[in-house]
Amino acid sequence: MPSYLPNVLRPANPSIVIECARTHKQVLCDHLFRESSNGQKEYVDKHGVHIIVGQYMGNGFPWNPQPNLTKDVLNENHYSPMKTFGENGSPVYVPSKDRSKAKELFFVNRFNLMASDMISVNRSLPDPRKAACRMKRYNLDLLPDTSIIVVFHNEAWSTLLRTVHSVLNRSPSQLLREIILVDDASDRLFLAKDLEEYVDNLSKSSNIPINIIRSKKRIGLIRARILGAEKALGKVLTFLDAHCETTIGWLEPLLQRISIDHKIVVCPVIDIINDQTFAYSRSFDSHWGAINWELNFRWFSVGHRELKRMRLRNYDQTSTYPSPIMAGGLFSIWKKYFFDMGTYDSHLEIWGGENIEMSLRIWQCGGRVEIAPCSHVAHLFRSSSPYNFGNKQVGDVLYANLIRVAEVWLDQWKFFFYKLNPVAASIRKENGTEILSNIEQRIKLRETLKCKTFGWFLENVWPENFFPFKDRRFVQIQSMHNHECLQRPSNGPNPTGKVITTKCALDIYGPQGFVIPVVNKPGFIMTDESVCLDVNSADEHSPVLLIACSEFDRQKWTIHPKTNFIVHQKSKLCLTLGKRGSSLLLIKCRPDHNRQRWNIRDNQWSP
Ligand code: LR7
Ligand code: MN
Repeated sequence: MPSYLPNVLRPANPSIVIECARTHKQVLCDHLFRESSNGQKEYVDKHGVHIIVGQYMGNGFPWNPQPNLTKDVLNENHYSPMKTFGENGSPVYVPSKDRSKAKELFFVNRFNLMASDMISVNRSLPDPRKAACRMKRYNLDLLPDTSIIVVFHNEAWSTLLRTVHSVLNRSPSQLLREIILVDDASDRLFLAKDLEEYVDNLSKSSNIPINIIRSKKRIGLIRARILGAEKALGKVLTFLDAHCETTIGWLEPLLQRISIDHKIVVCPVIDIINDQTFAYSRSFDSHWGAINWELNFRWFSVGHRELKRMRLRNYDQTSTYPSPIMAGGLFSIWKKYFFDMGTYDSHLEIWGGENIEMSLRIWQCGGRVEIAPCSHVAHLFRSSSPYNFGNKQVGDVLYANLIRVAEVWLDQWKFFFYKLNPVAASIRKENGTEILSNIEQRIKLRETLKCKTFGWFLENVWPENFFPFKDRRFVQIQSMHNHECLQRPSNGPNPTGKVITTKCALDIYGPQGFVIPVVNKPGFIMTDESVCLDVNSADEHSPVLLIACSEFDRQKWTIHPKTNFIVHQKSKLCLTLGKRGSSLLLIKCRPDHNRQRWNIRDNQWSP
């Protein structure tokens, strides 16, 4: 089987190929994939660390109902570090006698609280930086100082304080103006007086001001961050989630970049803390953030354009690179710029979507979102959300937020969003008035800041996108043999593999939607989640699959309107509907072969 991967795309570990670039908040490896009982996707990374990726859709595990946690259990603080446990980012395994207790405690924060409590708040982590990053020297006198802002709601003691200690331990103190902890109405007892006393002492011993701001009412992470920003004294604001661990040298690259360009949001590379063992693992290089058709955040490999740019810079591995969308939780921004740009949409509730809102706003209104590859901060990834969302499900809150984002920033693509997401459309229909209250302010802001369109964003910031556009067709591909339509496999964030054909949906239906560029980059047949029609080999009878879009020639096709053939450009073979089942193959083109004839049906997504 020929391999199409150029060396530049080959990661150090050959078992991890670029197809691994299919990601949701984490890098996924197709061959390591398996579906777990909860419908989430999991993979085992090269360290053997299990990473679950998926969306928080629903608060609980229906097959394993959340135990009724008593107030006593919720209010216990069992932090008692064991010497060497978790040091250097190593995994911690709970002794078998404690497993059932650990299982119960897992539900308190949706991570292995018992393991976390056995690890020192001062634990060490490996230095994940490339040699070029380690060698880089910064003149601290020329860097602005920063306020570190950490918002939290009922965070565990050990994870919250490990965040704080890691900042104190691994940041040059002259750059730390202060640490601000914004308590979003937590009700855990240990987060009241105990935390205050602890933090006061820590502040004295470290000589860094550490302040707690309390919100009496639950305001959600977005308004909590605004609250923290308003109180901040540093020139730069640096936000972190409440369960992060910074690594050595994390802060300097962020502040260095921001000292040169004020109109910028700079993010660290986000490494992984495992939710079961608290093992640290480094995440993959050269990935940036973007979105799928449902406006869910995704990680994708940066693509050829950026790799070319990196080549032009002689592969300077220390320079920052753009990211269409940021993950949201970890970033630095000039304080004045944060306020000039309208902070956040303060009507976004609790959790979700603010990272997309902010990224589009920054890009469309003249700024940049970047990732600093020399800055690494580890974040504890969870597979479900621990929070109480009032009487709502997390999905409802998230969709309401995304609706606001779409209405302000997506222009005509908001119709695409609603078409592709009937749930969002119906939430919009039912609660639109409430959800969109005060939206005028944000639309006005967009005008005041003279922001560009979402089309501009797609064209200029993220041309690798797989959204429909003026120079692209948005189609269903119907077999003229069985009259069914191509449909991508429903693997959630990883819809790679065999393409199936099923009954054609009458209206636009995401899994049957394909985008075919006609002017720029013609030949690719792509769909949501950045996957493209592809073949593993150019030999006859080789199966046609959906694989991460790679921009390689092997993913190019020619559609012949007269013959209705879809011809694979490299092999000159025809896309053919298989005899058994409905899998797709490459077969020599034959006139009047009905299994090779395809009807390309254009879909109308804008009114
Ligand atoms: O009501 C709340 N009030 C809060 O203060 C709910 C949450 N929070 C706090 C919470 O304690 C935490 O410190 O807000 C922070 C973020 O909440 P998480 O940790 O539950 O969010 P997450 O890590 O699952 O989700 C990511 O997306 C969020 C969307 O709103 C935020 O942008 C998070 O900051 C963001 N996290 C990251 O970007 C870390 C890397 C993840 C990736 C990729
Ligand atoms: Mn988080």
